[in-house]
Amino acid sequence: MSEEVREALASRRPVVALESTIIAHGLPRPRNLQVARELEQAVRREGAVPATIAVLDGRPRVGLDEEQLERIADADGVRKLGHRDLPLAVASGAIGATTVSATALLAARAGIRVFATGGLGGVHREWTATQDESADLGLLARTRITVVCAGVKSILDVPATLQRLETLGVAVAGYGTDRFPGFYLSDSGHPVDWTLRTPEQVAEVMRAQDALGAPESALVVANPVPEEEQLDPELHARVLADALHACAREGVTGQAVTPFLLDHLVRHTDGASLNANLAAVRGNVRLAARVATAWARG
Ligand code: PSU
Ligand code: MN
Repeated sequence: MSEEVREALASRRPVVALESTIIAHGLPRPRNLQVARELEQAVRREGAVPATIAVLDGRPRVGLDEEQLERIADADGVRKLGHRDLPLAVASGAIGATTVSATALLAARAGIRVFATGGLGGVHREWTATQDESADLGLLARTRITVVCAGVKSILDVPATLQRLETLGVAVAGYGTDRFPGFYLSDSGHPVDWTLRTPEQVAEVMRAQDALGAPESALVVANPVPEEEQLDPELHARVLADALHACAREGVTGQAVTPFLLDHLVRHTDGASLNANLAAVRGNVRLAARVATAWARG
């Protein structure tokens, strides 16, 4: 842990964990480094301490300094690390960016309760054939953390992902909405059963989780991108269909699928998908900082 994060946790000040895969593999360079800094600043502006998480030279790091953040954004050969990759990365001295699953695991170990990201991983389309379901879901079923996200990307099978979260026993609530957000879109077209409206309410749910005890599962707070900043739904539908075709045509599989689709969307929407993506992440980071503040007050 960085000194700053350690001290903040020890004095019960609000801390927000941030993942690094979005920086290393989810955003184009050099914008990614700028965004990484900007997200940390947004957490600070809300009075909380950011803890970006990554693995550097085989050491899991919770809270990066400027130089470490730069390495994650710029270095060649930064691996994408799900939670199962952590011991392999540690033992081999690798540099890697952590996905939601690896970030949630390390954050929880460090004693951080609130985590902001863009979108969760989920169940991919054609999952019956490929068995491609992100390890994010299984990890969230056994980790006590609150993840603020903008739902899951429309590149996934959204209803199947919601069903898996239900089956796995992961609590899901819309923030200020009864619709599950669609990452680039404010509404994925699918409902959520619960709606929370204030950071204090989210913190109340977290306290209730602890009071109720096991199983130690997560709380997903699904925070929609504001409608005025979403991607035009028609453009979205068109480009997404294209991207899925390209992915199948080029035989992209496994860990490479998500970065491939994201990159395709950025290039074929003239950056509009990137703007929606950034608006969603910024909103999540701000909300997470407020939730962490309400949580620390309790
Ligand atoms: N959503 C985004 N950008 C991303 C990802 C998700 O908006 O970069 C990353 C997250 O780190 C997530 C991971 O945990 O993709 C899921 O990857 P996979 O499908 O390989 O589990
Ligand atoms: Mn996958």
